Amino acid sequence: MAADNNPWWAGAVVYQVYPRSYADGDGDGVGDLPGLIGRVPYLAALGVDAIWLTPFYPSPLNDGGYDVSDYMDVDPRLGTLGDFDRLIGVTRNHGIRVIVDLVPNHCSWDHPLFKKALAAAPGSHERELFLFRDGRGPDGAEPPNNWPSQFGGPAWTRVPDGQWYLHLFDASQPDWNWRDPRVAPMFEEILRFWLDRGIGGFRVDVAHGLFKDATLGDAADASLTNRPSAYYHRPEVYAVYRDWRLILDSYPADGFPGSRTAVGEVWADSAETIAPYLAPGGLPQVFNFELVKSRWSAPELRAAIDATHAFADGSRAPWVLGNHDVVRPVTRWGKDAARAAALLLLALPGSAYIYQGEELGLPEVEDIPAAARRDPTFRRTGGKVVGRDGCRVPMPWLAGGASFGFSRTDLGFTPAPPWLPQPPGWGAYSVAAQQGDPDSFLSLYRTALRLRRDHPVLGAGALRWLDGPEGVLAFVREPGFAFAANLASEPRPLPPHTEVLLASGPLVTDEAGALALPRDTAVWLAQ
Ligand code: TEU
Repeated sequence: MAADNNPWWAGAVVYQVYPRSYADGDGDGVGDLPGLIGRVPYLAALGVDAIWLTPFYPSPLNDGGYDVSDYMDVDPRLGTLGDFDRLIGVTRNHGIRVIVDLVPNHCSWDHPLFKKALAAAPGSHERELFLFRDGRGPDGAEPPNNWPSQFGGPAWTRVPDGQWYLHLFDASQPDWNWRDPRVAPMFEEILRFWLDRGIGGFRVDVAHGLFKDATLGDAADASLTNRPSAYYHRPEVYAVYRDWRLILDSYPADGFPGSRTAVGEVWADSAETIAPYLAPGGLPQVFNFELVKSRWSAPELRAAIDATHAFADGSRAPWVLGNHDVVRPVTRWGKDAARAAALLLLALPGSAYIYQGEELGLPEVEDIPAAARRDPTFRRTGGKVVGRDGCRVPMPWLAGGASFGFSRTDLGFTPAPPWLPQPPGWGAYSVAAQQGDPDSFLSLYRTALRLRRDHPVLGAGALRWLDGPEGVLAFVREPGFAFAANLASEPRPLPPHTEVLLASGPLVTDEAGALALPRDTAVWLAQ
């Protein structure tokens, strides 16, 4: 499909795997790479073009692996580099690419360079790799500035000799000092390490971080913000991505340049804040979180979709309904709405990301006992922010049995319980329970992905809004395709069509006997 000027990622459907919660191949209750390899045929049958793996690197797991202690290895609990290479081989055989997570804003306090910095004296070369400062107030007992941690509390932690170090996230995640000349080359080496192993690209964690205001002075606003600030969206960061782009484009796999992507996780307040990341020669892609932020309302969703047209189409800013950081769409919007949203996601022009379990309609697990919670936000806010564990509960593969098939059971011993508890009834959402049922979430995703591949317009045509009745979100993609969703409470007529290709739920007939869209239902139409 990919033409010279249209790399594979421009229209790709990418499936996000949270490896610890996907499939456990050795019975220790933690998902791993061998487990994932065993599920590649499932992903191929689902019909995705690529997978994005959240961190699988050695880590003390204070933030689900986003606290990396070695950027160029696999956590022994998840497998080996040999397993990673095997994953690349097996996915390639199915035409699936692998995108890996890169965490350049911070590492783990277990990283050898941070351990060295802690052992070294204030002002040392070793400490310069991070952001160590003296505190304020009498005896320096106050943090050096007013910056908040994203996970609650101050962004600074004091070490025994009295200095403080900066961490925009958990205390176990010290921020790198990107103004030190040793940091950029280190990350370029990491980039090449994984590119050389045949990956399709990177997802860049907190891509709006990295550089902080050089004076480390107080922020104008001490509350959490995604606006340009003393610590986010500093203009120095764009040069880093220009350098990375040159490296990505120097890997001309598949016979054309631009085949390796980097998709930035950029949380921002506006299109203007995001646009510079996508300037020529910058990041190939940044996530489009507008659908995550939007309520289930036709005018709001239309505005959310239009918001990105100001700076990028969906190929540069892939669409997302959910990920490992946000409440599951089924719980945010309701089950029927989440099914309709899936058809919206996959009908929009450009690339789309699906978070594992979305295809099963998994809800947020809201009643995880406090003692079982793992997200550092829960601890750092004293439980006020419940955190993100509820969307990270291990996948149900089978309708019953130990951990609903998450862990292999043919190992001759009883597998350990999953690292996060699965609720009773989880098996009803399992792949096994859904795959034979034409009305299941899984069947809806499979059919939509197949149609998306087969229907030429879904790969090309631009979006043109249809002004439908109140509560209807509808657009055409010329020639021959239309999408419509009804978010109003009363049934609404379908736009002109020759055939209903797919519906997210049963349609009804109006008084005149014509097909109509009930509430929270979407259709794909041939025109
Ligand atoms: O998330 C970055 C980030 O800013 C999130 O905290 C986000 O604001 C929040 O989750 C929205 O609900 C990335 C990763 O996706 C996340 O899992 C990590 O915890 C974080 O970076 C630190 O590495």
